[in-house]
Amino acid sequence: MISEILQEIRTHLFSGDAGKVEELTKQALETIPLRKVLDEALIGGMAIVGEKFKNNQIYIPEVLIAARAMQAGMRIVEPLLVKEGIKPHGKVIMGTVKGDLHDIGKNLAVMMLKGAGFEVIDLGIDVPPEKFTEAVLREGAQVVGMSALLTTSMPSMKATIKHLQSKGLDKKVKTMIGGAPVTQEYANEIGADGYGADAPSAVDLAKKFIG
Ligand code: B1M
Repeated sequence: MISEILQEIRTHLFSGDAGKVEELTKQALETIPLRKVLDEALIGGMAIVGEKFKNNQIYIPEVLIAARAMQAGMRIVEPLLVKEGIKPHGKVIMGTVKGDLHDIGKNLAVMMLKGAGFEVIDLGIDVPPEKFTEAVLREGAQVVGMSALLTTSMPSMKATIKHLQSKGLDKKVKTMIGGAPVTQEYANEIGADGYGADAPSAVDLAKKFIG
């Protein structure tokens, strides 16, 4: 059983009421430990949103408004996390691959990863292989996530994995791919470590990779 105020935060997160999530997060932090507010109300609430989305009980707009509300709570919690030295679960580099400008699904995956407690470096759209590699070296991330919506941009995923291999980074980072035309078979073919059919699966993979 979670406390009443944390349950209330979840309820407002589900309905996308960012103002209420912010107000109640502040209020909860007066009496409840930071980690508990984060894990049970914000990350826990977003995990339920991810499950419902996976089971087709809710759709993209509901996920987007819930993520926005969660971020309102995160803005209160983040500076306190830094102060208390609480580290994120791990670092994930995300981007839509070169030649591709579609970012709705990628952004959804980014929001869910953040909601699950990962630090995400979002490289945006049309990201060439070298930029992914540079980001891995610069950020020391454990996971690289790539999104593609065009059959013509899928080879950029393969090129990115090859580029990471050419720099010896394939032993240091795990790669995951996703996007409407992408499949598990394609992931196997190009040597990606994982395939995510939807945004919550990106979270499951990152958890599996980082442990
Ligand atoms: Co584009 N487009 N588009 N488009 N567009 C598609 C993808 C297309 C299927 C439409 C069609 O022809 N029926 C088609 C691709 C055909 C193909 O290659 N097989 C297409 C085309 C051809 C094009 C252009 C070439 C059109 C033109 O200019 N002639 C052009 C290409 C531009 C470019 O990228 N270089 C183009 C442009 C655009 C817009 C800019 C107008 C716009 C994009 C806006 C934006 O993203 N900011 C757009 C849109 C919106 C679409 C459709 C309508 C919707 C895509 C979408 O956002 N889906 C799409 C047709 C359709 O799907 N009905 C289409 C919702 C999104 C949530 O799904 O991204 O799959 P998705 O994400 C899912 C999962 O795949 C997964 O999680 C999400 C759900 O949980 N996922 C991951 C995604 N990434 C992940 C990463 C992970 C894990 C999971 O881990 C790393």
